Amino acid sequence: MTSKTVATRPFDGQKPGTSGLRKKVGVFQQPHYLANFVQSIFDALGGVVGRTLVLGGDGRFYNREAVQIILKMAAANGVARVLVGQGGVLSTPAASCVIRKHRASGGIVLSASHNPGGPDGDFGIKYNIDNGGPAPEKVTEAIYARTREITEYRIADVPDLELDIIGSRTFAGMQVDVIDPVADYAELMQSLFDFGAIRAWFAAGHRMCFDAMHAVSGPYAVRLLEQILHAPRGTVINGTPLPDFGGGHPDPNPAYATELIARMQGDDAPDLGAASDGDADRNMIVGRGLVVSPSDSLAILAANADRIPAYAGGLKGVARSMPTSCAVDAVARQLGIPVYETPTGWKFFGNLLDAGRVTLCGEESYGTGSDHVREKDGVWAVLFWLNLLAVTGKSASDIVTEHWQRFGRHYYSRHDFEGIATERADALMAALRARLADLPGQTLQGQRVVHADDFAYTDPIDGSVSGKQGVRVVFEGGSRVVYRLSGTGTEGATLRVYLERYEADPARHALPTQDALADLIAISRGLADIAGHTGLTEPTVVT
Ligand code: VG1
Ligand code: CO
Repeated sequence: MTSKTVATRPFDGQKPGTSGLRKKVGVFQQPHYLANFVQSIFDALGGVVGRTLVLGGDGRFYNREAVQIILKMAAANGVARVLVGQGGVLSTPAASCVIRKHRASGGIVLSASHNPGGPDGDFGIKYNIDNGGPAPEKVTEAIYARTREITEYRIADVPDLELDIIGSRTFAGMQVDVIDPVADYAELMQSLFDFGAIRAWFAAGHRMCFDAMHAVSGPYAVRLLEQILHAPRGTVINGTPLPDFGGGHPDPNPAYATELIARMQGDDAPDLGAASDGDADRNMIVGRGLVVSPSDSLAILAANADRIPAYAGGLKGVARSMPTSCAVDAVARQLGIPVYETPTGWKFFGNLLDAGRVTLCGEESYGTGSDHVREKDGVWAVLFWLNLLAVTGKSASDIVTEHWQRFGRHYYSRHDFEGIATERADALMAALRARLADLPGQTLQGQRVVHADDFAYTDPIDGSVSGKQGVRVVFEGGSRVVYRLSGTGTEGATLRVYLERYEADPARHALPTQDALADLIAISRGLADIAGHTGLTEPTVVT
């Protein structure tokens, strides 16, 4: 094998965020930029000689080039075997599934998830460990530390590998298995859900619409829904992955999945609507004329898990990220199981899942998952809902309203203020933090603050501590306002403001969400002086 050692110098800012390193495509296209980061991963692992790795991405612009670079570097660094998705494609949950099933020592996932793609869009890379989940902070910190001192990387000096033909081959002395990106994942899904019941549901004339948003969930949804479950052709829309996602924003929320939302209005709307993001780990669930809040979806899955084959034995516990609403807490109380509150980002669920403390987990950002893999999983969540509709015979709307009657409703919304200058966003957070000690006991627009802090998390399994995970202000009655800065953006800062209010009375469960939260919204703006710090009087995205 011919391989070479290339001299390089560190790049600034190769610090992984909430979910890996995300930058503009142009940043990744700079000579050595990607290679530096990949070598830093390998070095931080103490070398990768003899290891098996999984490799794939969401197919966005630069995915193919990046896969070739990483394969050549893996070979030069002594990796024994790489399993790579055909065409360099693997959804994030499928990558997790493949790592686990084939007992790989880890994997590299190429995605900037819900961020737009294309030559002017975003690209991203992250490392997943042998449990199939995102590397924990101690690993990402070691990778970052390595990026700051790197002086050289190793890369095989060979032509590109043929990525489009499935099969095993030798590449620069390393075994590469080009695999069907869907097969292992589809097999896992069939082991979890009642496919017979879902098939019968479709056969009885029920309909769904799955919007793949021109992203990587397309092939997974087509195989599972249309080919295996025999849903009518056309059930999956925008199902062909495109390197620029068709110019869209592959984020499954009402603001961006507009085609799906339009189809779910009116009498001839399908029974269920769903959408997924760039790398297929997110999901939005839509009933007829009703968008299910992701926090509610998590709670509903938990409350009904015993109807699903994989979870019929009961849940060990549940976990949610701190800003996610407390709807699932209400379910856990009734089930008598523990609920864990973690910082934002899937990496914090891994230890809990590995230790068997939790079975289901989720985030308010359209992320839900279980112990079947170690990533959130969009198509899995859709199948869970389909299974539920099939065995209960109910509509999604009925399931949601009945859930609220039983547990009360946690009105919930997230207001994002995007494109803020970083210094201004930092100043806003610093000013908020400075007020925390004085807030308890104060009354803001008629609501008394009972607790205010900057969320810190101690992992119950390994004792690691993560501080500064978001400012939360809790009011009498459990209403909450949470503030944090996004860790996935590539331009300026995004302030996320999370709003939650509990309503026990079923007579008040049908209010428009923004109306139900109006008081809290006003408090959130004033308390942080959002307009003063950012110049923005209204959020840029509301979910
Ligand atoms: C966002 C979400 C977070 C999610 C993360 C990765 O992070 O808020 O809940 O885990 O994206 O999701 P942030 O730091 O921007 O708030 V994905 O689908 O982009 O991997
Ligand atoms: Co994603």
